[in-house]
Amino acid sequence: MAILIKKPADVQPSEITPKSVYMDRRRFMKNSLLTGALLAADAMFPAWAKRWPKLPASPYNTDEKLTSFEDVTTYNNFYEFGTGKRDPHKQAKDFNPRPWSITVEGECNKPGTFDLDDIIKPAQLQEYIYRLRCVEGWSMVVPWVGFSLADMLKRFEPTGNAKYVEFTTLLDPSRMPGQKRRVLRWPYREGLRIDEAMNALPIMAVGLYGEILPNQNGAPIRLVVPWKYGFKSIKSIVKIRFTETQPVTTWNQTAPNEYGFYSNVNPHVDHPRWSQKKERRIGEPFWKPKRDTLMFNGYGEHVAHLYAGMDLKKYF
Ligand SMILES: Nc1nc2c(c(=O)[nH]1)N[C@H]1C(S)=C(S)[C@@H](COP(=O)(O)O)O[C@H]1N2
Ligand SMILES: [Mo]
Repeated sequence: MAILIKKPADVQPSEITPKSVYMDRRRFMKNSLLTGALLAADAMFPAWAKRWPKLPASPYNTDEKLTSFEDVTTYNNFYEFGTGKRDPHKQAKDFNPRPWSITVEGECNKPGTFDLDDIIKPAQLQEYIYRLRCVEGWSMVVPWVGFSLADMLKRFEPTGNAKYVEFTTLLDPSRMPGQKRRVLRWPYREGLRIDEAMNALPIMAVGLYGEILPNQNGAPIRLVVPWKYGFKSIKSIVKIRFTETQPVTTWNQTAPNEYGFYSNVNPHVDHPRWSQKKERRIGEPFWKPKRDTLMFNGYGEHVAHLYAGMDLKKYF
């Protein structure tokens, strides 16, 4: 067997890592004190280990008490794996989320189909401790592992006609048994206005509690939009489409008088069948009083300007 050994000077970085990854990493290394951890992230990537390495913290993190790993991973909404809160962690056990590719299309200059490993840039991963507030009245505080949605979308170079972004979940009833029942019109779809999507808060999550994202929480990649009701945070995404017109979204299509396109957390706009003024933090004892729902789930200073001049009772 002939072994060809190149002198280090002959080896171009482009032979080792795709150029974009290399450039990103170099840029980041210049300003980061966390180089060690990030190189570790790169080294393990894309060999899917069970845990992500220790990551830098997002500047937007809440310091509230975390909801337990147990509660975050056993009390879920994921209709592709059953309509009960205790269904997904059981029914999604055998779901294999790899390999995984995401198709990007519509109003952008760089559409294409990308492997998950090309979508995730390890140097951009952070830990985001965000509240998730379900429209049903419960909330959680979750330490997500993820990266900025805006940073990812910019790479596809949306055109001036891209006014909205649409996200679509995998459609495969053989792997997602809940799709054999017509409880929703599959595949699950969600959307954001482009300025909402380009805000600094929304993330693509690929993990939680330092672990690779559990299947029941939307493996391998899901959206987290912390100022909107939980159903906007679509799971197991396979398609991203830039559009000029407002996309059709699953819950709005199912019950338009109950679930608006915007769905910002808002204590002043009740769901037609129940109040949104209070919320129950999962894991707290039953005798503890419910908490007040916060406008925009407490993220108003970062997002209220997006809705200046809009009647949020009309655009709920
Ligand atoms: N594809 C898909 N995404 C989904 C859902 C779903 O049923 N299917 N449920 C939504 C709802 S209603 C909520 S509250 C959150 C729950 O996320 P969690 O299970 O990670 O807490 O996921 C959202 N994303
Ligand atoms: Mo929800």
